[in-house]
Amino acid sequence: MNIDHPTIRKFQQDQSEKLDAGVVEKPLDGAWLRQTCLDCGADDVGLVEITRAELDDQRSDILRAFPNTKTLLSFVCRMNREPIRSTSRSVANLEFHHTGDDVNDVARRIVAILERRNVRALNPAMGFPMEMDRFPGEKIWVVSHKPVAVAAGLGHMGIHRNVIHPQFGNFILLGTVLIAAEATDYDQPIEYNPCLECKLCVAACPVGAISRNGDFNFSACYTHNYREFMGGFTDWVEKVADSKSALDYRRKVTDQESASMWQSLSFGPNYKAAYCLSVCPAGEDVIGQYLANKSEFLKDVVRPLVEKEETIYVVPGSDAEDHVARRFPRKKTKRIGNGLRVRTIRAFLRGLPLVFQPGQSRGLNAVYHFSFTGQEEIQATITIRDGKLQVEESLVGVPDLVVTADSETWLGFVAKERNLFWALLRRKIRIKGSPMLLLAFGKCFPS
Ligand code: B12
Ligand code: SF4
Repeated sequence: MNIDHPTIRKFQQDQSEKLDAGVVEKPLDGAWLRQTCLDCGADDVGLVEITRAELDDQRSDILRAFPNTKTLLSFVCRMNREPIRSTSRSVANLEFHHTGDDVNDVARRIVAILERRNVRALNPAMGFPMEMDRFPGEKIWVVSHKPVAVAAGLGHMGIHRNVIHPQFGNFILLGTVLIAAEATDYDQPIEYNPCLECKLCVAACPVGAISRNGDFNFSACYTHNYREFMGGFTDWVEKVADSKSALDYRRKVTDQESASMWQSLSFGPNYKAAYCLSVCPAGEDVIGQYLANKSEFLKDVVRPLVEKEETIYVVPGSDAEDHVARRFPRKKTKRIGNGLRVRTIRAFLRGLPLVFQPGQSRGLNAVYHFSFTGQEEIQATITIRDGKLQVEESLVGVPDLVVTADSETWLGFVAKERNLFWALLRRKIRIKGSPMLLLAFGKCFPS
């Protein structure tokens, strides 16, 4: 390297001028940082230090993405309410996409401003794009914005697990900027949860993903809402691949569905619902209409979504399928696969809580011991009791069923690529206990 290069000379000269002027590295002024974020277009902002306890479960992921992170700048951009509440999906999706773009633009502008001040910063996406090479077995997003926003004092998660801002309600999308510098001061969570516990989100969700106690059925939401994203998309591709002719394809996929998939590919993927957000009356700016007349609010906001005639995508034998039949006579279900195929036993175990269907486990109280052999040698205890699932990575307690399985064969069976009876016959999978318990186990995790 030529150390007499003009760029190097200029840099060294700037450095010595700074030293002569007594410029020292200081923490960033918190007030300036917050105001800069608002000036860039955010509607509210807060700061969190990387050492904060609320970040314990994602600190290593954040540092993997940007090892110098010292401060997280969390911000929200407001969404317009009426478009999100619309029964026209095109209107609601336009609002999601525009606000999502706003979040990404704000974050990018902040990074540019910091970079011009020689402060390193990184802007993870609001939503997509994500790290698809990790899909579906590992976390595909860089930062979980929700816990950061909560730690930054921008609201709390409601029963529907979205962050509710005390003023704007849940009509917000979240962004985070990772900054390689400390700030002069940080924010703390707000003292109350803006969620009113009215349970309107529970009533409005077409797939029954939100329980009254705040449990969330990930698979139900993901299968319907994300029909035209990731796994839903791969399922559609497989339908194309499996079709013997155009006529055969048309028997499986309607013209409306094909056109909708084209639309998602052309204009950004379309969510099938976000009714939990639409109906939520929490937040100072939002609550007025609800308090003025609750039954009018139900008629005006909730009922049009609940009564909308539409197709709901469900996994066969899932709780969502039962829920639609029971609660929404005007909606019809379509059975699909959601493309959540795991390729390692670790991912299989980690993913079980996401696909567990409490309703399908009714009446089942059993302890399963799994010993995986071959490529991945892992032991696990899976307990299903009173509609709850527990997964432990060792053998504990007295089992009702013992399963010893070659790991590759098991993953093939779970992905529907290998036949269970063939595997039992070849002793690639062995069980000790009633085969009925294995069937009951499978019923709890339909795919
Ligand atoms: C994964 C994800 C989803 C998943 C899981 C939802 C969830 N409750 O976490 C699905 C696909 C179901 C989903 C749906 C929706 N999402 Co979303 N989603 C995310 C994402 C990428 C990460 C969420 C997260 O931090 N989870 C961690 C913890 C805090 O969440 P949790 O509820 O405790 O636990 C869940 C996750 O850990 C998840 N999970 C765990 N492991 C894995 C592994 C894989 C492979 C996957 C896919 C998921 C997953 O399952 C758990 C149970 O639900 C964020 C964007 C981001 N980068 O942060 C947006 C985000 C949470 N989504 C958002 C929105 C708006 C939605 C939808 C309304 C989409 C829509 N337009 O229809 C629905 C609402 C569903 C609901 N009621 O929660 C907003 C929420 C804004 C707000 N006010 O809080 C976010 C923050 C995007 C943003 N930048 O604003 N989403
Ligand atoms: S709809 Fe009601 S219960 Fe659900 S999150 Fe909003 S305020 Fe809470």
